[in-house]
Amino acid sequence: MLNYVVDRTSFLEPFVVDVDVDAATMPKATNHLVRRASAMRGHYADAAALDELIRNGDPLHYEVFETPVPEEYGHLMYCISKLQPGRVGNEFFMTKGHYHTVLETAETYLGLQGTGFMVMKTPDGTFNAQPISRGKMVYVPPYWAHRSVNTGDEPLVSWCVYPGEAGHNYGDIEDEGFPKRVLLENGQIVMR
Ligand code: S6P
Ligand code: ZN
Repeated sequence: MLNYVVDRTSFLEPFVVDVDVDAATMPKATNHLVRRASAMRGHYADAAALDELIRNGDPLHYEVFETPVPEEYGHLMYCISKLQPGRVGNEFFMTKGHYHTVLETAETYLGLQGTGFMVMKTPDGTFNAQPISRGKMVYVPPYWAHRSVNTGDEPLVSWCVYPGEAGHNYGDIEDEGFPKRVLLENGQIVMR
């Protein structure tokens, strides 16, 4: 018989969670994070265009639905992330982006609806961007800061899974910035 000792990681009973994939919600989510345009100050190149958006109703930018588990080694956090379409000036709507506090932790993002990119950066400045849409899963390896960008005209919805102990570090990537922005120029999606 396998012996186990519950010490580093909390013991939970198995459970099931309802996920409304079409509506992009977890109906019984206990955490519902909402970020409006006003939460995005400092993130877009065109600060005046963002101010204008905030004055004109401060629209919803993105939501995250979670039913959290212990934020501990061994557990897996999971969520639905729903990013609205739109632009600030010529820059597509995006999430703030973050490193994981425990830098050596990965994350998967399975695209459920919409189209866009996962934009990523390592602490030494290496840049990468991968397309995301329904049926594409982006693997964000350990060490990479990550941000979703919606380049379509419907919400970009993804299902994310990451280690319980990962945590969010917003400060460092906010100071560094991502090396490239995702822009609409002459009807084309460009990164620069
Ligand atoms: C968590 C995971 C997502 C993001 C969400 C919002 O590790 O990457 O749940 O939190 O997409 O983005 P952000 O950058 O505002 O946390
Ligand atoms: Zn993350």
